[in-house]
Amino acid sequence: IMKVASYIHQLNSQKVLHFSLIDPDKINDIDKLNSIAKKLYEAGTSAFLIGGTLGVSKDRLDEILDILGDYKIPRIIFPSNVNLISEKADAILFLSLLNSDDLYYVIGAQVVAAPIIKKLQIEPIPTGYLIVGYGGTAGHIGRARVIPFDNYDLAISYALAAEYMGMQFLYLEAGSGSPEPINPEMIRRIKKYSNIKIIAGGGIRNINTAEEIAKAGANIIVTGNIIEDDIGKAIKIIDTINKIRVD
Ligand code: 1GP
Repeated sequence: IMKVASYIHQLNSQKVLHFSLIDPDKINDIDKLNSIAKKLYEAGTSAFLIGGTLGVSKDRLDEILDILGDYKIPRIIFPSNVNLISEKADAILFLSLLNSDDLYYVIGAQVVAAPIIKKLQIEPIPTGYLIVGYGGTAGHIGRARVIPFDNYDLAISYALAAEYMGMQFLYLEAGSGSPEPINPEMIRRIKKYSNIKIIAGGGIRNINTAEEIAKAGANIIVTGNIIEDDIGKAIKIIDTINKIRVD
């Protein structure tokens, strides 16, 4: 039974969701993580995403997963490679980097990961990963041919392809720390043609931007950096988007 995915879909029928991205490599103070996690949970974040492209070991991942186990929301791995799989997680975004030039990131790592995920009984959530605009470290390592922020036709085509391949979500990734977030118009256009659920992340650090992206039709908004830089603002973002209904 798909427990985490059905939790997400059910909750999402009521509101736009916020997921908190915790990058184990960026956490150097466990007490701070505890206080941040508590605040995010109380503010109404719907899940913890745990992952990062560089500098994350399995030990560190496990340590963070244990700490985040104190809260009643799912801990979902957001993997950059096959080393980030842990039985302590409730689910894993089973990502295919759709616009990578390297087959490894499209299907290779997935073949290596699948039997491990099966054995450890972690719930996989089928997700297309599309890197847009800035791309950041994930775009570089993943050898993505990034989609320009304003190339709506290309984005729509990928979204439809992901939907027709049976993926539940399309993660539109501007890249962690991107100077610009996803263009809300891109989300609006995708939503016009495709029924796939949209996760949007990368460079979302202010309330108005988050609100615009949510109103454009994003189902889930992910913030990473702002959580560590300004928790007060992250809480306001959660508050704002949780008031928006998905249509
Ligand atoms: C990165 O989409 C996420 O994978 C979040 O990006 O750290 O810029 O919020 P930020």
